[in-house]
Amino acid sequence: MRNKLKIFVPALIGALMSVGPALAGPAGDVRSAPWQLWLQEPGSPTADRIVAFNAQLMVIETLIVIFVLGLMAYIAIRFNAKRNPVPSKTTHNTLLEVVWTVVPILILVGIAVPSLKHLYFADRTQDAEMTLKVTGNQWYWSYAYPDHGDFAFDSIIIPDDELKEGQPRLLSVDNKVVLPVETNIRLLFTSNDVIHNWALPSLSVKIDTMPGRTNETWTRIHEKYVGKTIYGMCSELCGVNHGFMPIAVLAVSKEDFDKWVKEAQAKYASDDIKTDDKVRLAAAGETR
Ligand SMILES: [Cu+2]
Repeated sequence: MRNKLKIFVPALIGALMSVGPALAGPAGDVRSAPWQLWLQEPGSPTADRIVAFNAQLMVIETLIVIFVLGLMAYIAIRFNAKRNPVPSKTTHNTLLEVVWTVVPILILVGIAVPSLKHLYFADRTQDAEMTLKVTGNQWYWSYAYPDHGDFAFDSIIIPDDELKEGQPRLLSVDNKVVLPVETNIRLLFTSNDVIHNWALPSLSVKIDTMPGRTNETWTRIHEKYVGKTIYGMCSELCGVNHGFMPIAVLAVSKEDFDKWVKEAQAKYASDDIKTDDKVRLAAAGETR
């Protein structure tokens, strides 16, 4: 038993200490490691804020838990039937009731104010340098680059029996989304059939793609992710193959992105896929 504990305890502490190994997996993939705790390392300004805010909330929550637990322990020990045979008949205490109503309200307001600030920060960017349009389909993603000649392509999962060395199972796709780092990217979302959800944990992007509607958010991938593939999944139950429509974003330098755009324009040149300009402009709050 002792020996088992000797192994188990350090292993547990080790697991708890290794929280947030963001660059898990081979070849610098950005995805969760097996048994990972905590969040993935933040890869965008929005994610920076959310991860930091989450840490602040943990402190507040921990203090509240310790306080309530301490209070309950004190009551259980000090006022049990043995130590306190004649209980008090008090039923009201106005001051106490006001305090235990007002203090939680103040705590919640203190949490809500920064929370709303982060929500608005993540909502949209005023100075987008480019746009990526994401369309959900049963069961794959389509991507369009309206600012780069409006080419578009589909991104489909690689089945298990076609995986090559180093390609993670259930996450690899045939055509990755390529995005430049340190660039304000407007992200527009819609769907061709049912509601899907484009979720990339390390960028803190998680947004529904709705048929007949365009949702918007933005991102700016940190420089350190150059050359890395950031993985995510559809996160809205969308049908039988919901678990088989992963998202893979390859982050590249701006120069490499320009090179890729030229290749992609030729590779994906097609007349039958065109971004609906009106939808895009309306969503971006532009008029022309
Ligand atoms: Cu889906």
